Amino acid sequence: MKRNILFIASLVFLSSCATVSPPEPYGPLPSERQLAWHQMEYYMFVHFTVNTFTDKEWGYGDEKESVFNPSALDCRQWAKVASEAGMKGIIITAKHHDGFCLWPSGLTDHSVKNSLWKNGQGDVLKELRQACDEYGLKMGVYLSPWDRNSAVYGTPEYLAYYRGQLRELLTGYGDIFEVWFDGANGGDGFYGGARETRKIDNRTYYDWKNTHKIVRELQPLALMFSDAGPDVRWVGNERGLGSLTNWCLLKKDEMYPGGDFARILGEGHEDGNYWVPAEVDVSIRRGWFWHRSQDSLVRSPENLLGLYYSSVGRNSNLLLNVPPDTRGLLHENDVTSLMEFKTLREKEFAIEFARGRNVKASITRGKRFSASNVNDGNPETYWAAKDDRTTADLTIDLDKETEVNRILIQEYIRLGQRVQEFKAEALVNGEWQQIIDGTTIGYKIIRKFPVVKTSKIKITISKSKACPVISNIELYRAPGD
Ligand code: FUL
Repeated sequence: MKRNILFIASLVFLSSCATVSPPEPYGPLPSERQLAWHQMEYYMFVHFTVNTFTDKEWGYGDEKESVFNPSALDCRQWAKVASEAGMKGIIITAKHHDGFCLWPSGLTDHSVKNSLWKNGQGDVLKELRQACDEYGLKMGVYLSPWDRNSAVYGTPEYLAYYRGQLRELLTGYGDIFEVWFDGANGGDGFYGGARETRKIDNRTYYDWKNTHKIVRELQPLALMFSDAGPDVRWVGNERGLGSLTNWCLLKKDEMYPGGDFARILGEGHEDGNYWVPAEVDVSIRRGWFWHRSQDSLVRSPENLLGLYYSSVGRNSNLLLNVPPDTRGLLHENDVTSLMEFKTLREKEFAIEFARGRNVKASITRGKRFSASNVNDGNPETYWAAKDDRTTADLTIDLDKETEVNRILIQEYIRLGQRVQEFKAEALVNGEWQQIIDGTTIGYKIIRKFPVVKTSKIKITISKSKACPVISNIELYRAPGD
């Protein structure tokens, strides 16, 4: 008898374990380095080179090295500002299209070593590394494939030069979190004095596969950015606009840098076969480089907050460019705007109303995946529906009538991006009133809606590739309507 009871008890135990197994991952998944990247959300782009001193956006490649002469360069100021602004890293133009290197490359004379700055003894990358370490920031590098200075640009020889420079950057400056390969390719330039137009075939010339191998070999944790990834994709515009429908998935084998893919880059591919999330790169000024004439045209804090919603709020990371001036410092106007934007952001998300409130799900997978995981403040716990269910709703009981106008939702992306269609409603005077609807969620979305006074918020997932898996829901009352 006793044995039977034990047998039955263990059967019950085993079957309850079986019902609470986590959902199988669905579709392409983020790598560990991509997961770490998603969590960075907001970091600084620094465009700085000879252009800063010549008032240009694209240097021709014939600029004298002596032109580069910042009077008070201080990477610690950049890092301090970035860190105080809430940014998690800095990506610098180690080399832009003009070919001038901010580090003393052993492969060219066209670098800081022949400038007047610090009598040719300086190294901007080294100073930035130290500053990033001091302020706990990650560091990334932009190495322009197009080089308007190099005499061998356009020939196979250039590849060895380009890869040699990449090796210098990836071996001499500590951990690099992102390598930025932009998509501007070929055209007119100095080219060692030839002063001509050189065109390359951007599908084949750079042999990207083998260049990517160098990055993987030397810095396995670094992400590679370009129009088509392989790790992070361009969002398809430089206006700061992430797409409302935004799959982290991409058929990257069908793409190449510099191609005409704007819409696809924004939305990704719903049926994509690789995880390649979008990064929104945008400048705080009209240009990427500093121009005195733009000192009065710095984006306002309100404008930056708008960018935050259209990037981080749309399942993308925000790479905000803040260009140093001829002193080698971030300009006061830019710094003021960044700090006020930080304050606005803090006010926007000052009080959260969902945490710890009662949540009910229309379907539960089991205790381990209960609805209360979406508002426990732990990004590693999540609610999941049963395997065969692709629609479900979650209702958060706010306990009392509460004004809200922002909602933040996150999928547990370790198990893939799943949700295809959802809406949120508020209970107002006993009736459900729709506040937002949408398509994808992914790592994170933050959406605005007009203030509602409500006691309950219901999120309905009406279409999903597989059972929905939600890790976080937050509700806010931001200032204003
Ligand atoms: C582009 C470049 O042509 C621009 O100058 C800028 O660096 C932008 C971020 O990438 O490809």
